[in-house]
Amino acid sequence: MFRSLAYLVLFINLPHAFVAHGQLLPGSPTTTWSPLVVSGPSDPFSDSQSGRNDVEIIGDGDPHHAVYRTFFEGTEANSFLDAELGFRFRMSGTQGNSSDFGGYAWAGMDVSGDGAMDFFVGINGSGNSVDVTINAAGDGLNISPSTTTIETNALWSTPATAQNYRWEPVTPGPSGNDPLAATDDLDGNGRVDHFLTFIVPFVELVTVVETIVPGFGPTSAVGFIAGTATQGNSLNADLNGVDGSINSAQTWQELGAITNPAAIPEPSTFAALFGLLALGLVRFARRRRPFRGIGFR
Ligand SMILES: [Ca+2]
Ligand SMILES: [Ca+2]
Ligand SMILES: [Ca+2]
Repeated sequence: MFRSLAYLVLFINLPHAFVAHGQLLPGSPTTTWSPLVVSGPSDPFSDSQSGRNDVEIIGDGDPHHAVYRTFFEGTEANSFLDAELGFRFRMSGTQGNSSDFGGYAWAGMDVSGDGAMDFFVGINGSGNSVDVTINAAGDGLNISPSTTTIETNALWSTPATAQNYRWEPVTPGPSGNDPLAATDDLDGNGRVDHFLTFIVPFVELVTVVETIVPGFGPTSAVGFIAGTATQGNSLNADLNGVDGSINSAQTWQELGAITNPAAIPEPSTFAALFGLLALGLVRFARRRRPFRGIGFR
């Protein structure tokens, strides 16, 4: 019985183990990602200023989170040379007759703990090519939607590829990219919802952040916001966890739009808990009766 239970717990935990020990995959199921939790609503439907489906962030809480993130610590112990940071947005659907993503999506980062945005990691699909970029926040206060801008010249950018970008329809169900979801049209607008996923090399982020936070690394505290745009220098479409309010003078904290400052990896409590539980059960079961045939050794 204990062996069966140990196998069951290991099986449940496998998706997390897969992500923890391999490069991030932009098409991996949402169960291997962590929701970007803010104190506001997940994100209302139809509150994007632009009216475009592809920049309309939608979510109604677990299991249909609006924005996710994930972190791969890399294969080089403690050096993080090949570590990666990824973000995933749930959007309302495609826009018009285009099947492509045609806007901007950004994860804003407060790396100095003052509630002001310092850098943005994002995807630019507005032109003929799609680029993954890291940009600095503008010269303003950057503490609220009305004071936040984004420098249009990227500090770092790379063309989107199948390894760092994906725009694809949500497929609910056990074999889909959203295993726990029951619908592919959460907002009921007749357009299949899409996941927008992008991944940046962590070392590139470290390089730019270290210009203002020396020694920045995976254990450094970061507060995140997320939003979309139809232009490159501001979040003019939809703010994650906020109903409308794209011109609000309320701070990101007052709006409940920023995550509590925390270390970037933030492994899900579920994964950590079940990983430890699985280890304990395996050890307990092995003590009672050694495993045969399968190599948990
Ligand atoms: Ca929305
Ligand atoms: Ca939809
Ligand atoms: Ca919103």
